[in-house]
Amino acid sequence: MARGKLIVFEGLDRSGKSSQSLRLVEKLEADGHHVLHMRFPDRTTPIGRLIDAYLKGESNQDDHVIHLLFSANRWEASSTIHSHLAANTTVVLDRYFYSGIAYTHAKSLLSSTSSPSPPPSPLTLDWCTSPDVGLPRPDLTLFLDLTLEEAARRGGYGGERYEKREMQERVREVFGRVWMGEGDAGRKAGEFVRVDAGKGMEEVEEEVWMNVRDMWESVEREGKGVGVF
Ligand code: Z5A
Ligand code: MG
Repeated sequence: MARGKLIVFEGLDRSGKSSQSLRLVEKLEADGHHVLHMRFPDRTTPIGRLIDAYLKGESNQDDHVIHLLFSANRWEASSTIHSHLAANTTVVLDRYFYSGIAYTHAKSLLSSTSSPSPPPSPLTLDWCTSPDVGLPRPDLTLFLDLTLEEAARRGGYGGERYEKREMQERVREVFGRVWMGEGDAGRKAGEFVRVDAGKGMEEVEEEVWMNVRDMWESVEREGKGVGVF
């Protein structure tokens, strides 16, 4: 029996993940598919509310603790994702574990340049990856790549904790390393496609759609099952 596909949108702030993931959902539905759209962090669960307060600067958390909370927020949804895929519903995610890995590891790069002594437990790429190992693995991850200049033109930086240029710079660098295959995250990444998110909305949508179609055909042709990360 056919199964749903797991499609993930990743990228920096303002790269268009929310816009493009919703456009894809509409397109797939218009094509007759059942689709579930989810976003991470899911700020509506008890764990999500802790994350929301942290991102808004209303509370503080140890870097390891907040990393594990982001991961737990995905594990909360893991069985829902699996059951939808098994029931032939495609799941489209607005951010997933690559954000978890990239943002936490980027933070450690920033703190190691600003403080003379190393942090007590360096948040290495592999440490950041391990809590998410075992989650449903995306059939396709679309990394919406945007220069920092273009992101800044789209406006709105400064509202939340990570919305600062130096942080976004590091995050982009870490995404690039994972995309090039570095660490456990890079080795397990599967189909990780870079999309130039600096183009117009419709052009990006078209590129997304072509990649989704290719992935779809290959999953069906090869009868691939749902993988785990
Ligand atoms: N985080 C983490 O640390 N660890 C984790 O495990 C996870 C996340 C999952 C909250 O993310 C923060 O959590 C985030 C990472 C961290 N921190 N930061 N920074 P979020 O998903 O809740 O919020 P968001 O993703 O930061 O940003 P966003 O503003 O929602 O961006 P977006 O969804 O990528 O973009 P958008 O809303 O679709 O578009 C932004 C604007 O650009 C909007 O005005 C659009 O109309 C415009 N836009 C979009 N595409 C285009 C094109 N192609 N041309 C022109 N204008 C465009
Ligand atoms: Mg968004």
